[in-house]
Amino acid sequence: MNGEEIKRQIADRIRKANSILAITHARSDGDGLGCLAALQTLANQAGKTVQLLLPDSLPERYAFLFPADRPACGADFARLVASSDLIVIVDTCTFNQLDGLESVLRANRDKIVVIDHHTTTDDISLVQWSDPTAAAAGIMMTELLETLGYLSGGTQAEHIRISPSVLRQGAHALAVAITSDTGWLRFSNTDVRCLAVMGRLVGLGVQMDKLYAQLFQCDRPQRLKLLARAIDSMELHCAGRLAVMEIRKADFAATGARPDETESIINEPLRIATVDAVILLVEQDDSIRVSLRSRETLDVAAIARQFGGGGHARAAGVRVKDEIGVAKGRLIEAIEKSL
Ligand SMILES: [Mn+2]
Repeated sequence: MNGEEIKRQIADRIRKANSILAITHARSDGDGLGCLAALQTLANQAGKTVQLLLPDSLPERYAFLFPADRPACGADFARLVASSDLIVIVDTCTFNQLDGLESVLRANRDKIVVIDHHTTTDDISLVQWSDPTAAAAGIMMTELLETLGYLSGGTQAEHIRISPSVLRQGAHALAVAITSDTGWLRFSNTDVRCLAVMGRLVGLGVQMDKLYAQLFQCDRPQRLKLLARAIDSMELHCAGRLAVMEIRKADFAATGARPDETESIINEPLRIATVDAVILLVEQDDSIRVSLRSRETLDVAAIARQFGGGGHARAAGVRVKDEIGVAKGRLIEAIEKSL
């Protein structure tokens, strides 16, 4: 079956369902969460009950997507499944990203449909729409909701009327999904299909300035102070190709920033033309959390594995028990050998 046929099959299953349970992967991101929010908002207006579930917890920065009710987290999974006609899994197709849910999912295989754009796929259901050419699951979700008529104000045949404000809210959530996975339409996956979908969402009322502010201009001053200290700590090695930053417990104490506010600080040194790899060391009570990034050449997952960690070629991480200065020296040495 081709993608178009599977998409129609999923649309059909959604049409026939009265109660839907939508799930995205653990350590959820803007793509998965934006898809869940859009599906819930729009299918609700079409008269369906849509419950949402995350394997772990909701990142605070995406709480704005769920102004009424936050998704359930982990607990109560079996009960939610029992009360749903259909389970929609979004932005993953592997059991190991659905922490703790595998056995219940296996027992309810016939109820499941999957919408995903990753290359690794487990056999979760008979109805799996996987399209690695889609830049974001949000693109597939937009196309699915269009097939259902939910993004055109509803379908006459089903007597569905979706109000303009709900349409705008759904489109906004889908735009969060797509701009998250494309790095605000900057990454190489930003293709014609992606921009065409974004164009249609803007046509439905998405305001790019509001979206940008919500995603990237909602920091607390404490985080900016922490960023300043991290940048101040930056050292350059390997003829400017490697940037190393550290954040110590004293930096959190001095700025009042929270541990979760280190997110994306690691990307800042990539503003420098020569920098190809970045190490960020964050001191914690009993260990050092190390994050690694690279622009195009260095496989940082391989570096992380040398220290017992893992990740992707461009983004990886590891926890080490060394004192921060020792950890830094060992990592710089490992990267020097590879660069
Ligand atoms: Mn995604």
